[in-house]
Amino acid sequence: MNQQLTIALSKGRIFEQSLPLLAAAGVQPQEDPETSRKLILDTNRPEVKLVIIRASDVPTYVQYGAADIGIAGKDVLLEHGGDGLYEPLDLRIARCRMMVAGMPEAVRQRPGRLRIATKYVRCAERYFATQGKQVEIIKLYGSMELAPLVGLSDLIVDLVESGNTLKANGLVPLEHICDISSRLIVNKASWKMKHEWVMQLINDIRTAVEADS
Ligand code: PRT
Ligand code: MG
Repeated sequence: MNQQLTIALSKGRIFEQSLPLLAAAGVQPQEDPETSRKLILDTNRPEVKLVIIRASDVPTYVQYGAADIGIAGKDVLLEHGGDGLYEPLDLRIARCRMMVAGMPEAVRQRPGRLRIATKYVRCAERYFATQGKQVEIIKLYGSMELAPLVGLSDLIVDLVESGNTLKANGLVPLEHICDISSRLIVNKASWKMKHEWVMQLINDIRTAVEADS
C-alpha cells in the first residue's frame, strides 16, 4: 500500500494505555514520546506514523484531515463537538468520571447564580441546564481544585479518577455527570477513502479491547 496513515494521540496516560491496543493492530512506535522530542513518530510499519500532540488538540487534527485517526478522551470530544468525525470505538482506557465537586460544607448561597469553575465549559453548561440550574461558568485551563479554596467559584466540574486530588485539596465529589473513557475517532474523508485499512485497524483494536475486559 503506498498510502500513508496518520494516527494522532497525546503522550502520557493515553499513549501508554494505547500501546497494547496499537500493538494488537500490528503498530509499534519506534520511539518513546516521553524521551524523544519528535512530534512525528515512525512505527514498525513505514506507512503508519503517529503524531504526538496535546490531548485537547487531537479532534482538531483529525477533523481537518491532518491525521486520519485519533485517540481522545470523551471529555475532550464532548467539548470539541463531533464535526467531521466518526467515533466508532470505545477503547475503555484512561477511564475516569466527570464530576461536580466542592467544599464539604453546604453550598454557599450566593445572592444570584452559583459560580462553576471548569475547563469543560460546554459540558458544565449542558449539565446545569438539564438540572434546571442557572449558573455562571468561569473558564479555567487547569488546577480547577484551587478555585473554591480561594473564593473564585462555589463549585468545580473536573475529572476524578482515584479522588486523591480532590481530597488533598479538601474538596469532595458531589454529583456524577458522566463516565469518561478514550475513544478512537476517524476523519470522515479517511473513513471513506481508506475504508478497508481503517476497518482492519478498528477490528484488530476492537478484538484487543474486548479480550481485555
Ligand atoms: O495535561 P494537558 O493539559 O496537556 O492535557 P490533559 O490534562 O487533557 O491530558 P492528560 O494526558 O492529562 O489526560 C488525557 C485524558 O486522560 C483526559 O482527556 C481524560 O479523558 C483522561 N483521564 C483519565 C484523565 C484522568 N483520568 C485524570 N485523573 N485526565 C485528567 N485527570 C486529572 C484530573 O483532571 C484531576 O486533576 O487527574 C486529576 C484527578 O485524578 P485523581 O486520581 O486524583 O482523582
Ligand atoms: Mg493533564
